[in-house]
Amino acid sequence: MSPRTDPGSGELIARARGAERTWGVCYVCPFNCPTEVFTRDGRVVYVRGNPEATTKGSRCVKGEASTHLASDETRLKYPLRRTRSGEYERISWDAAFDLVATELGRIKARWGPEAVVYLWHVDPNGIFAQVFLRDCYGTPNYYGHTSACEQDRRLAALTVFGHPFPVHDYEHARHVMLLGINMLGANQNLYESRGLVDALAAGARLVVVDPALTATAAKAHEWVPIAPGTDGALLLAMAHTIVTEGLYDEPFCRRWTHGFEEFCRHVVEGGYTPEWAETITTVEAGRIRRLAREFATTKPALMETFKGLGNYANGLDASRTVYILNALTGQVDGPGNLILKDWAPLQPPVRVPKERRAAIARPPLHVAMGYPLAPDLPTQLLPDAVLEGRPYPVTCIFFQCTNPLMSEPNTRRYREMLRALEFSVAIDTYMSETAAECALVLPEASFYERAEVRQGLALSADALLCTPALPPFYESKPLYDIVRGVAERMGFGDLFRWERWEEWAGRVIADLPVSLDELRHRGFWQGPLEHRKFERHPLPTPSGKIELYAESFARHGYDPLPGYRDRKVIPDAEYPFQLINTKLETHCNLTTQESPLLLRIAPENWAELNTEDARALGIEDGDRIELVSPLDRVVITARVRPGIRPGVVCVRHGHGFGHWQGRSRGRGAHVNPLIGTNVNPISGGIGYNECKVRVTKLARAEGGGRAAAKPLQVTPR
Ligand SMILES: Nc1nc2c(c(=O)[nH]1)N[C@H]1C(S)=C(S)[C@@H](COP(=O)(O)OP(=O)(O)OC[C@H]3O[C@@H](n4cnc5c(=O)[nH]c(N)nc54)[C@H](O)[C@@H]3O)O[C@H]1N2
Ligand SMILES: Nc1nc2c(c(=O)[nH]1)N[C@H]1C(S)=C(S)[C@@H](COP(=O)(O)OP(=O)(O)OC[C@H]3O[C@@H](n4cnc5c(=O)[nH]c(N)nc54)[C@H](O)[C@@H]3O)O[C@H]1N2
Ligand code: SF4
Ligand SMILES: [Mo]
Repeated sequence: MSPRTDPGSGELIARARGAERTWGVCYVCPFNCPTEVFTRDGRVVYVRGNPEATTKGSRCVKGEASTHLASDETRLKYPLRRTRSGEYERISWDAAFDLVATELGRIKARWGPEAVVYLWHVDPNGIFAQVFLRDCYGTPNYYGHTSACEQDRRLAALTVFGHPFPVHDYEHARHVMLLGINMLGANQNLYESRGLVDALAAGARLVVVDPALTATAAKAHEWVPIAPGTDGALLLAMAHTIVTEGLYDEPFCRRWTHGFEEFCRHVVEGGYTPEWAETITTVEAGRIRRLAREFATTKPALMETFKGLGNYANGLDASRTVYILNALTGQVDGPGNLILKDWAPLQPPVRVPKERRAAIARPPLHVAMGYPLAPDLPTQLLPDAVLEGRPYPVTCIFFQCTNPLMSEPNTRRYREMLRALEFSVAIDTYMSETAAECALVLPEASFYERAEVRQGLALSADALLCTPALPPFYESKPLYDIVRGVAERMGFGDLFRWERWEEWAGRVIADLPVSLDELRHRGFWQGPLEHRKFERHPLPTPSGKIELYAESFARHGYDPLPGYRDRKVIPDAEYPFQLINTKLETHCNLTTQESPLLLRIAPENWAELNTEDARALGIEDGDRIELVSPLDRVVITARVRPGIRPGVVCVRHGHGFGHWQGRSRGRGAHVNPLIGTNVNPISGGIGYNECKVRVTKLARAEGGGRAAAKPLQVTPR
């Protein structure tokens, strides 16, 4: 792919369309592509990728289809309060701020501030809520939703490198091995996807380990349809080959890693041979040896995972071994490998002086729950705190930009939790299923109507600025104005004071070598790329080196070297299939399931079954089937294909397309009620794929045949 570097074209487009251009960021998925947004007559008329940014102008279909977001008639328009009868009534922002301030005061007096938890997903403006709730109010419980996402991979990266989010120089790799990550289907950093495509075009070899033949596996030279939840064994056996055949980079390992000899002894004495791994993974021992040799002897080679391995309760050690193997071959933070990216020096938008800071009396929930190393809250255990007061009572939750009633497993218990809260606030753009359970629902302005400054995800340090392209529609407000309204009522108005967003944004970028004006006319700042930074500065691990032997694990009584344990839920005679999850190319989690354009392309999700399994069950492509787990049952459409491992049912994650709410009500299937609570004992990450099911074909009267297409409501522009 050739870069699009015609800098004048944005202006030409604006002129030709009679539109105004602003530089923005796409927040449809967490990978936040820099964009140029064109508006005319108070509407977004066109958006394209910022051609100067690392993504080189790339966008995906989900971002392309987001132009309706600001003016959408079906979005949340006003603050809503639930009445005694369970209906929602429109209230003013003043009344909403008063209610939040009163409830926060009441809860603090009765339960202590830590009884308030704030959960968020994509929106980096959450920093305003974090500063207010932690520093002014006194709760340590401000959390993201990483445990519902890539918690194991994140803790693995923190443990081995002291870095939460390595990025990847696919472009320069000559050999790429991907396990449990669908780079070309579940888009991540688009420059990484582009880099992978470019590397393939330049002759790089791609190996994909995945029970399903994903969009990425379909482009690979080799697909390894491994038994679910067994990658840890495959990876240890690859390490065994690399160690016994001396294929590691010894000078690198001795100089820059910690625990090299312990790790080598561990894999040999532990008996993690390819023959041992073959019985677990079903990948032949000879093939494992070859995969190890290819990975260790082709330079540069890169191995990566994302969610797939961590979606099992045994996925942390598997994720850790991925990073250890990259280190053994001596290429970390170099061209064609993982890059331990530098972060831009961004400052908080609000600083609370020491003397006014609230004392934090109790440890944060994840520590009190017994997960001191967890990078984020083990959210599957939040119902224990609300319903049983374990480890201490939680009585109020804020949900911003997240819909855990749909995205967490064990839906029944999550709903029970929501209904037991004394006070709950949803800050969303739509009436999500979670919002519809909350006492107060607040409409946030979309990313077309608000400012944000955030860390970018380029290989070098970078910062992105999202400039509001339009004023907020209806009565929606950006989060910074919502937090300000509450802070004003609780005696902190002087700290959260600004007339224009530029005032707080100026504070955030004070240490960047560019002005706010330069930033808003380019959309991003990017620093120089440096390699092998650990040679100049110690890594933030306990030893200062790349840890093959995890000192932090040893300190907490966990095994410092990665071992292998079976996953928790194994199919049996009654429930013979393993249910696994992957994303839909054309949707992002729940966020896009109000998108009229995307609903037209993909109006429902489905479950994929192997051709032989389907034949034995009398199921044909397009049939309606029932998936039954020990917890619940769900009806979904079957897609029958050879490209999936027998014994596996792979559900394209769709949250049921607004089962209970919204434009897409009743389409597709929400499979999370089938899945139980199975978290990793160290990371607290959620095991979505720890699920066994029975599959049966439905008779026509029970919903057989394809779901009838309903007419689409496209918002007029
Ligand atoms: N189009 C699209 N893009 C997205 C999203 C979306 O919803 N749609 N969501 C965004 C988000 S929030 C995230 S976190 C990322 C997720 O990015 P990915 O982690 O790449 O997404 P998944 O589709 O969950 O990929 C997990 C893969 O693991 C595989 N897998 C399951 N079990 C096993 C196993 O035992 N071993 C191995 N080796 N593989 C296994 C699944 O088949 C699947 O292909 O994508 C982001 N991008
Ligand atoms: N079965 C199964 N479950 C899964 C997964 C899976 O693969 N399979 N994937 C998991 C993963 S990787 C993730 S990341 C989670 C995601 O789960 P969640 O964190 O729940 O995120 P989304 O599903 O994307 O829902 C986002 C919510 O934010 C709202 N929203 C969108 N934009 C804005 C905004 O600008 N401001 C505000 N305030 N709200 C906004 C949307 O309307 C929606 O209600 O789901 C997890 N759940
Ligand atoms: S990958 Fe797609 S949805 Fe995600 S930020 Fe980029 S354009 Fe938006
Ligand atoms: Mo995610």
